[in-house]
Amino acid sequence: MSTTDGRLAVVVLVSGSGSNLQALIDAAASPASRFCITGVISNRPGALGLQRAVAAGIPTRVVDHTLFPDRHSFDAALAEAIDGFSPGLVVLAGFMRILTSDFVGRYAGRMLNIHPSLLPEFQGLHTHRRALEAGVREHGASVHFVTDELDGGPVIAQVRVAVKTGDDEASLAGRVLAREHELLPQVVGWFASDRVALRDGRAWLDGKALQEPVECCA
Ligand code: NHR
Ligand code: GAR
Repeated sequence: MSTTDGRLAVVVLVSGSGSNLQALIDAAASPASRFCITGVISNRPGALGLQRAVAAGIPTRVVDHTLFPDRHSFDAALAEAIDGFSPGLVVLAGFMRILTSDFVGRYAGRMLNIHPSLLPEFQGLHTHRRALEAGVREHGASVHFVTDELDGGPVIAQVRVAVKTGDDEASLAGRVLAREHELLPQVVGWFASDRVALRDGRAWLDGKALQEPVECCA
């Protein structure tokens, strides 16, 4: 749960580039940080995120989903790897596998996901493409508690990004991603400082149930 110096132990799950993981690594390096990343786990052996962890001296594990016959056996192995790092918080940072109900229940109230849309809009995959197709003027990213409902758990905070004329998927994704790097460390820091919690199916910040997501970051 906590490391010897009293910081919250965080395990980060990645599938790809791991730039959000990097933002957490950088934030955790600050002397003022209330959290510490004790392990990084990927379902993809080649994920660049694993190299970022190694470069930062963080232990890594690979739980390759292609080696398991079904989601339950994969999730059981994933849980074993996570619990080996004794975290107080699990963060999905570009993690691409849908998790079973048993798995989600095990980490209820202590698992966060960063999703690249202004939830509840554009749940699921290919959010930037779908936002452009829908012609929205504003897009963004959300950090939410992970529940059984895919991308449907209570949202804690969001960043908003204006869609520009001429934006394509890559340009929009890039501007959203840059803001994700502010959003995710902010919310993980709140969690580590006991400022945010999941209670009665809602997200709470500083003792108040959120009526709407907090807009990040001042
Ligand atoms: N699991 C649960 N139970 N609840 C959530 O809210 C979850 C989750 C697992 C992952 C991240 C989510 C996102 O932010 C996330 C939230 C993967 C898929 C998906 O369809 C959908 C949503 C998210 C992540 N995955 C495919 C699958 O079959 C595989 C896609 C691929 O490998 O590229 O698991 O968007
Ligand atoms: C991020 O934009 C994250 O929000 C998104 O993937 C990217 C990962 O980038 N997550 C999902 O789409 C989850 N399905 P990163 O690996 O560089 O942090």
